[in-house]
Amino acid sequence: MLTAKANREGSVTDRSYEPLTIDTLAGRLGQVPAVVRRLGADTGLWEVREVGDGNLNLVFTVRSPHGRLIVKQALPYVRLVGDSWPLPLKRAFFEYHALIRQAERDPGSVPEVYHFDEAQAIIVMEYLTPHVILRHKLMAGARVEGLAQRLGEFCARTLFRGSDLSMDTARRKADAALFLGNVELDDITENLVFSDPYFDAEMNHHTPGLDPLVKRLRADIDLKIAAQELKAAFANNAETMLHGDLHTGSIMCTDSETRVIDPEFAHYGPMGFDIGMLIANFFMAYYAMPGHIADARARADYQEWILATIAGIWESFETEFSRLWRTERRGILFQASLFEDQGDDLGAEQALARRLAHVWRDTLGFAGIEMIRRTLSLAHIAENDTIEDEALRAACEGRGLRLARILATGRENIAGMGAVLALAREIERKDWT
Ligand code: SR1
Ligand code: MG
Repeated sequence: MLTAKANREGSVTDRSYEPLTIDTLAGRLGQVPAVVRRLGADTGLWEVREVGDGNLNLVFTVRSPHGRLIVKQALPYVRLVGDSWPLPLKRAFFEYHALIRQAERDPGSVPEVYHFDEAQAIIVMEYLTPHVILRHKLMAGARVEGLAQRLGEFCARTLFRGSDLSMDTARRKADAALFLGNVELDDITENLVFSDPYFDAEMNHHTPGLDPLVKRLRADIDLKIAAQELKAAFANNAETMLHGDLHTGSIMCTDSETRVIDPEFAHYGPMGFDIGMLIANFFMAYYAMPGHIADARARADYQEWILATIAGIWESFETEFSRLWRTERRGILFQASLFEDQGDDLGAEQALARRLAHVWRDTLGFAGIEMIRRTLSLAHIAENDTIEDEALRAACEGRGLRLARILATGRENIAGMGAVLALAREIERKDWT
C-alpha cells in the first residue's frame, strides 16, 4: 500500500492509491485548490471523459463552464498488456519532474502543470485545445506550420540545458541521480527497443509478409552488434535529461502550434536518442503513406513535406544547439576558460562541430533502431497498424526496415541529411515484393 504524502500544494492525500473513474474523479479532486480555481467548486457542473489511448495510463478531460484541464493518472500495470505486467506508479513522479524541467528549459513547449499528487500518481495539467496528436495529423495528410523548427528547438534547448554543457556539477549530479530511479521504464526501453526485435521475444509481433526479411535481420550480426552498441550508449552515456519517448504520439499540434507531452520515460542518456526516435517516426509515416493517401500526386507531395520536416528538425536543432553553445556554455564541459577566454574561438567552434558530428551519428543509429522496434517488437505505430491490406502494410514496413538497417549499421559513414533523404527516396521507389 502506498502511504500518504504531501502533494505539491502542501495538502495531504489521506488515502492509499486508487485509480480514478469518470464517476469518482469530481469527488476526489473537488477539494484540490489548483483544480477548483480552474473549474469552479460546483463539481456537479464538471464534465469528465476518459480519453487515454496511450500504452500506459489513464487520461481524463474535465470541463466546466469555467475552464478545462487534463487529469493523467498512472496505473499500477501496463495498460496495453493488462495487470499481468505490473508497472510502478512512480513514473508519474518522473513525468512531473521532467515536465517542470522542460518548461524551464524551453518555455511554452509542454503543458503547464497545475497540480501533482505523488501518492495517487496524478498530474493535473493544461488541456491543449484544439491540439491533436501529431501521429493522427500525419495519417490525415495534414501539415503543421513551423513544426520542424519548433521540434528542433525543443530538442536543442532541453538537451543542451539538461546537460553538462549547461549545468553545474551539483545540479547535474542531483538530476542524474533523480532520474536514475526511473528503473522500470528504462528496463522497458532497454528490452523493447534494443533487444526484443532481434530474437523471438514473447511479446513480439509482425506482419506475416515480413517473415523472410525478419529472419534475415535476426541473423544479421552487424545489425545485432549495432543494436547492442546503441543500447550501451543509451544505458551508459548520461549526457542529458532525455524526454525518453519522443515519438509523434508524444506531440500535439494545431495547424501552427506544437507542444510536447508525456515525458514519463525521462532518462539521462545520449542526446541522439530523442532526435533519432523523433525522425524515425517521421520516416515510418513517410513509408506508410501508400496506406493513407490514394492519389499518387498528393501522396508524393505530402511525403516530400515529411522529408522536409525531418531535414528541418535536424537543421533547427543544429542552429539552436550552436547558438546555445556560443552563448550559454557555462557548465562543467568545454569551459570557456579553455577556449574563448584564451582567444581561442576557433577551438570552441571545432569542439562544437565534433559534438554535433557525435550527436548526428547517434541520431542515425537510434533512428534505425526505433524503426525496427516499432515494426517487430511489442509497440507498433498506428500509421502501419491501420493499413488493412496486409501485403501493402508489409511493403510499407519492409521499406522502413531497409532504411533502418542502413542507418543503424552505417551511421559512422553517412555524411549528411541530403544523403539520408536520397536513400529514403530510393528505397520508397523500389517495389520489394
Ligand atoms: C509497454 S510500453 C510500450 C511502449 O509505449 C511507450 O509509449 C513507449 O514507447 C514504450 O516503449
Ligand atoms: Mg507515452
